[in-house]
Amino acid sequence: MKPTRPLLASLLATTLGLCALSAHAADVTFTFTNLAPPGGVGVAPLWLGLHDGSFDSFNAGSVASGAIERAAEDGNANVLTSDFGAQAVGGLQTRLPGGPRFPGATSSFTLHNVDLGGSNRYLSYAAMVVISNDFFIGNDNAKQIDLAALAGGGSLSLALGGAGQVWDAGTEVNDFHDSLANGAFGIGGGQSMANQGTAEHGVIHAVLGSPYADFAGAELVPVNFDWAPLNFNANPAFGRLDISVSAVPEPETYAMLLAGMGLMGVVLRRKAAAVA
Ligand SMILES: [Ca+2]
Ligand SMILES: [Ca+2]
Ligand SMILES: [Ca+2]
Repeated sequence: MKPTRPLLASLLATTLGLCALSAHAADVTFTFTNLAPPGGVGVAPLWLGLHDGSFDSFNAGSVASGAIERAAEDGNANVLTSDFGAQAVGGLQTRLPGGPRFPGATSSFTLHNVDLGGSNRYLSYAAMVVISNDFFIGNDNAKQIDLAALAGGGSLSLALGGAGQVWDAGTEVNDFHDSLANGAFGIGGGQSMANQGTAEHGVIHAVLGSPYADFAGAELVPVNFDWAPLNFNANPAFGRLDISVSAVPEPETYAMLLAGMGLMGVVLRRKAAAVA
């Protein structure tokens, strides 16, 4: 029987269609860029988790978990990482490499075999903001950032740390004597070891207004210190997270692709024989 062009087109379409349907593993590259002006805030290595919507790292108005306390006070996401590992079944997580990112700096990492169509569709992030005692950025709503639409590939940019979007963990009193990263800003004193400072016994709340107006230890700040770059509530968002997704065909997809190509080869050979 002589195959027709529509049959060949149909085979090709079926092969490509099967590839598209089964392409639910992806490589996801995260790139954080600190957009603050010179002299603006730094951001600790960003923690990122991809989960099914069940992992909620914090609630505004509630006492912070030990994981958020350590992340917000010391820039240390170790407890957050272990909590996520224990609670987020099928979840994937990473911390962007390197140290704190100051204005103009970037950091990037790729997670492989991510199922954005299923168990990894929701993104959670968290990182300490410095200079501070316990300021951090993160999403309260575990399902706020849904990446399912990127499962087949694509990209998305998120603005992080806009006005009113930095949290005070409510765990450490705001005091330059025990704050982190003072040296990077030319401010004296500061934390010399982890978990140093006075317990606040408060709840997680948004940092509003001039962020450093209520800090104790003002005597450690140089005279005529320029607060404008650090006033993140008066500046545009200080962070951008670029998410780039490329779908990876799975082994069975390759098998189907090869089977489809083999079938097309048979058809083409029969067609050639029929023409001869
Ligand atoms: Ca929450
Ligand atoms: Ca505080
Ligand atoms: Ca401290």
